[in-house]
Amino acid sequence: MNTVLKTVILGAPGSGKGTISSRIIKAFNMDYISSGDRLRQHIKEKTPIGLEASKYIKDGKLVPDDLMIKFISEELKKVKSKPWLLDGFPRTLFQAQAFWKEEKLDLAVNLVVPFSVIMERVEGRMVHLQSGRVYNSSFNIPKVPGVDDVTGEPLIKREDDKPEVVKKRLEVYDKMTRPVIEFYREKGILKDFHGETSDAISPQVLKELSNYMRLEGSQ
Ligand code: G5P
Ligand code: MG
Repeated sequence: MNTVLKTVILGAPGSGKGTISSRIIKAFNMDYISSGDRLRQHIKEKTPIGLEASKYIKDGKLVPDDLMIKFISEELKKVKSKPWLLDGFPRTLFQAQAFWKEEKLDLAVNLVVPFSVIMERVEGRMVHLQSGRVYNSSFNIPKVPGVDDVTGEPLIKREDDKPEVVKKRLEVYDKMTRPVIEFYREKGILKDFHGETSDAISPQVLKELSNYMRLEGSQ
């Protein structure tokens, strides 16, 4: 029987999914797939998927469902032997319903952060494209400005972090992704985590996950 823990992390753009996910994978031996990070890697490499996805991402729109569902199920084929954490997928009710037919998830972590704190966070964000590590000019500041702490490689600004695009992404989230939260709530696997900072939220998430890890270890 396949008993690996299957988890998704949900939350608005800038709510701290990437930041908290890196703390989760540091604490537990999990595979991590961020749909946004993987798409940005494809864009950088100018693959056919990257060229198609960039048309939507640059304007803060969602990449079409059929492309995303195929993309993520291919990515998941690579990581099935360990517990995994998925960040950024599913993003629409259609994706959630299609995905549920393939994978029955154990836990959906939902980060609830006020929109007012999100806008200023995203303005200061810098990312290391290859690893997905995220930094900020006022939080998780890189040791050397503009450089990844681990590899020494340059950090970049995301193209979709311009204020007008962030606003659009928050609107899309409200309209398209909130139904995903309700979908998982009805399935009985959703856990909400409220807070204004990742430092306040991540200990709650790690505690919750450690309960699931214990359960999994006892099977
Ligand atoms: P992504 O890449 O999935 P979003 O919009 O869901 O993008 P995003 O922007 O990556 O989410 P996050 O991961 O939730 O946000 O947040 P983060 O990066 O950890 O934190 C944001 C900033 O705040 C960072 O600088 C961090 O250092 C800082 N920070 C964190 N915590 C704190 C704190 O406590 N205090 C302070 N001061 N700062 C903090 O998707 C991108 C695009 O890809 C496409 C879409 O076009 C999407 O717009 N896409 C999909 N399209 C369709 N379907 C899908 N399933 C898709 N997946 C991706
Ligand atoms: Mg992210």
